[in-house]
Amino acid sequence: MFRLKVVSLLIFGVLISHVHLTDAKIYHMAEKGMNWFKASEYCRSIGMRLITINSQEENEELAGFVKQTNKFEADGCSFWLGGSDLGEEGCYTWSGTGRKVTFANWSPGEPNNMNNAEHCLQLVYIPRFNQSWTWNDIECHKTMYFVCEDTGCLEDSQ
Ligand SMILES: [Ca+2]
Ligand SMILES: [Ca+2]
Repeated sequence: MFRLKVVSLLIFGVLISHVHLTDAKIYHMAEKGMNWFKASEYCRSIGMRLITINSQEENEELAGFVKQTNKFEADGCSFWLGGSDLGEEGCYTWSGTGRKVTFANWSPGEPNNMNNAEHCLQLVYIPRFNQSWTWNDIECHKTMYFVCEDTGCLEDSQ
């Protein structure tokens, strides 16, 4: 009986550490491209949210995920990020959490709010322009592929 308890505790310990280790996000690549608003709605409709990025590690993690999907194009591709400055020009927030964008990985010269019309964030991979998973502000009504994320029950809404 005692041995069984020890084994149970060990298994429980392994499970707990496993949960901790996999506290990483769950990603979902949508099959269809949509504008930024529809993309955000779509993610919510499946219980997820349009992607948020709070560190270089998360930026790389997302890039790693995208590369494994059929939406990745080696000569160039881009995807919506969940951030925008729709609420206040120049002040970027994540639509999924309402929090300010604190970490950013801008492409050179971005964000430039071109024609005063660029308010949604885009993740860009264009190797020939040296843009390797960097960010750009772009018009929200463009159609683009996107990734939804789920942060799991242990997450504190980062
Ligand atoms: Ca803007
Ligand atoms: Ca721009």
